[in-house]
Amino acid sequence: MLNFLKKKQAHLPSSWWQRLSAGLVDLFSGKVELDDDTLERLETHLLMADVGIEATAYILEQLTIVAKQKKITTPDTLHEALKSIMTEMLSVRQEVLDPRSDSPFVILMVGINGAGKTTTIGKLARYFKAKGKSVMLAAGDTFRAAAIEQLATWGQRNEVSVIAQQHGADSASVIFDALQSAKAKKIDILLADTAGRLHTQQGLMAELVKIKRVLQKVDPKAPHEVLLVLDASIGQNALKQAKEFDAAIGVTGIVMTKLDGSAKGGMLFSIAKNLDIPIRFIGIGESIEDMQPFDAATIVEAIFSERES
Ligand SMILES: Nc1nc2c(ncn2[C@@H]2O[C@H](COP(=O)(O)OP(=O)(O)O)[C@@H](O)[C@H]2O)c(=O)[nH]1
Ligand SMILES: [Mg+2]
Repeated sequence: MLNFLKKKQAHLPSSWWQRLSAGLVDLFSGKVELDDDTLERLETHLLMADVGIEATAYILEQLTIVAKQKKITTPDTLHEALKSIMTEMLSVRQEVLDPRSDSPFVILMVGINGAGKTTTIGKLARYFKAKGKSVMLAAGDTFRAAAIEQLATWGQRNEVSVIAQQHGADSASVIFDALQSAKAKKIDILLADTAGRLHTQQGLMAELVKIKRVLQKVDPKAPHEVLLVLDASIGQNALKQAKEFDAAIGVTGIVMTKLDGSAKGGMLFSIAKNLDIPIRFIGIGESIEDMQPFDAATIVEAIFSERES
């Protein structure tokens, strides 16, 4: 059922869901009531998995409400209550990215260096091709010479065209050219890479605004999706990044990468609780197939699977 996470679990014994689930198993063993000690231990486990202060407080509060309704009388009901609270929290941010409105549908990838933007483009190209869409890539990261090559490799692997200019070229102009080309070729989806930047680098943030403005000369609705790629292992910093990127250019979706190796996957709950932005995909490895559309139930099942197996 949870093959994609279980497969990874085997290689990474300290992964966040395994630790969290081990903690939760311990929590439930032999317990039939929700006392302060249980709540406190639950709080510790959630905080350690980087669920964050607000999301953790919310989970404990909801659990206490359920307990007051006397619905928690066995370890199983405690477990079910927690599971449904956590699933519900994530579910509100589950919204499939369905690019069928405009063509070309432009997806602009943004985020800091090393978050997984370029890799995610490779995975997305495969994902959309499998859905029968035609895909084109734009090498908008002109800052690093290797970035253009890296994108070209993903293009070859997926057998899709890559529009690129030389290293150092204007990113907005590369993406603008790509959109015109995609339009002429009636491509369904244009995936535009950008250079990594910190939300504190105002000049580089302004460059994103420029990219957006230039794209809108071709299509006033472009980019149709601004995907912020967040590395789960950076923990609570991800929240700040998301808020700043959103303020600067308007983020319409989040991709949370590196959930395979991170001890901080609880960030998903933190993001879901604190931001009003859908989580579109999760990255669970470095290969082309290591990406899944975000599914709340699957994630929560994975966290609790230890107990059930
Ligand atoms: N384990 C793991 N590694 C990832 C994932 N996504 C990307 N990476 C790796 O993270 C590194 C940086 O990725 P890259 O796409 O170049 O990041 P970018 O700078 O944002 O474009 C590369 O080594 C990728 O293979 C993921 O979901 N899991
Ligand atoms: Mg890159």
